[in-house]
Amino acid sequence: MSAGGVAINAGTASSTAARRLRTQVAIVGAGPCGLLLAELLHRRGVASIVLEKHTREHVLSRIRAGVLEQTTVDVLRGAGLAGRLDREGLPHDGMHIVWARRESFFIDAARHTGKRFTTYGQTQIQQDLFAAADRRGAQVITEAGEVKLLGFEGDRPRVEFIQGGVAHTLDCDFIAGCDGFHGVSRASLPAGVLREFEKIYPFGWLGVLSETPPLADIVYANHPRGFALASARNPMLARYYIQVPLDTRLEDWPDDRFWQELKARYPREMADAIVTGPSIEKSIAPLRSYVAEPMRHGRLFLAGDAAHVVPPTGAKGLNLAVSDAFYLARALAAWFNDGSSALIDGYSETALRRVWASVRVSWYLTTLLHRFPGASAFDQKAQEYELEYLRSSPHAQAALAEQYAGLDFEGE
Ligand code: FAS
Ligand code: PHB
Repeated sequence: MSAGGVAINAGTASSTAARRLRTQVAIVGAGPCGLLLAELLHRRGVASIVLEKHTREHVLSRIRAGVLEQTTVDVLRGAGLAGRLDREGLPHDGMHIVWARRESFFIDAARHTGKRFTTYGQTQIQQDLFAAADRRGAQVITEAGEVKLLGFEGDRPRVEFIQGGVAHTLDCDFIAGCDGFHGVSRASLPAGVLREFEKIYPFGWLGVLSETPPLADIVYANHPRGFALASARNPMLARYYIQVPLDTRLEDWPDDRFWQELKARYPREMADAIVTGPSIEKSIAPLRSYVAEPMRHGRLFLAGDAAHVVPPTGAKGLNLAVSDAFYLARALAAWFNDGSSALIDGYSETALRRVWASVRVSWYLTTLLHRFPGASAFDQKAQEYELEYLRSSPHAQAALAEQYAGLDFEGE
């Protein structure tokens, strides 16, 4: 994609002379957080340039999240980005939990909260966001290498990068670090600035995408063989996961073995309803909980996975990227349009309240639904009682539903 206004594409630089660019907000990362932030800022009259280290094709090749909170759908709708989502997304009233080969129970989020969540792939959201950027000639510079964040402790921040063999400097008023867990933004903060909180889980998720009809609902399974999850992308695209040891190798999991193991973790009638087929994507994701505080330092803001990562059990990662983009766009627009710094001064604390709520519920569901290597008999009994309590208590189910369906934004 050419950057609107400045034709910068890999290998098409017309000269080797260093280039100087200027915008209001430099956004590092063209994942869902960065691209959505650019769209939300644009709708509030704030200019940005997005710098992405990979090609668009690489970004779109990643298969990740699939469950959107009502608040996420509302943000996308409000920004005019939900046309295809409204056509193709699958709304759900709630999700099922099965355990110990017992009957499943249903957490009815719609009944408890009045909110529904929607299954719609992160890949599709990325496609929709790139299309919106194309429509308005947005400046999204891909294959931006050696990105360096500078001057953000003063009032003249800038981002240096190499693109097409040419050195560029992007002058800006603010930098939004939306470059994910392994990005450069969080790493650019001076030592001693961040307080970091982390928990690594002793297992991963082996995920499969198959062009088969999914189960009608999302079903989480706690089984003595391990956790399993059945989800969807559309009426002919199913997404499944099974808990695997950390040292699992993808080459040891041909499709037949995956389907056999997945079915073994569900009650018979549910297993028989799972339609198998060739995997069109298969990957292993590690599970961790991580939060970096604060999410702002000078004129650098962190948003999305650059600031926090959650185990996917709570389906919160993508939704947190959206809520950070929503809060940050609102805060930066107030600074540029009204000269008010109250919201940017409060961004980190506001965003972190929603982050920690999602981090906690993701940790809770991960602890509740997975089999932990080395768990004591006591740990196992406590887990089973927690499941029994959740199954039998409408209050416990309402509390989980409130978190799973997504908390309201503050100040809305
Ligand atoms: P992203 O990581 O999506 O995007 C960051 C972007 O910044 C990337 O495009 C990257 O190329 C770019 N970048 C990195 N370094 C850069 C640099 N130095 N310069 C310029 N650009 C740079 N969440 C769920 O809810 N459910 C799931 O099932 C689920 N599965 C996941 C599986 C995997 C393997 C991973 C890694 C995550 C998964 N997640 C899931 C979480 C995921 O959806 C994230 O929460 C979401 O992608 C966060 O979006 P961003 O913050 O935009 O970060
Ligand atoms: C998904 O559809 O990819 C999905 C659903 C629920 C989760 C995690 C991932 O908790």
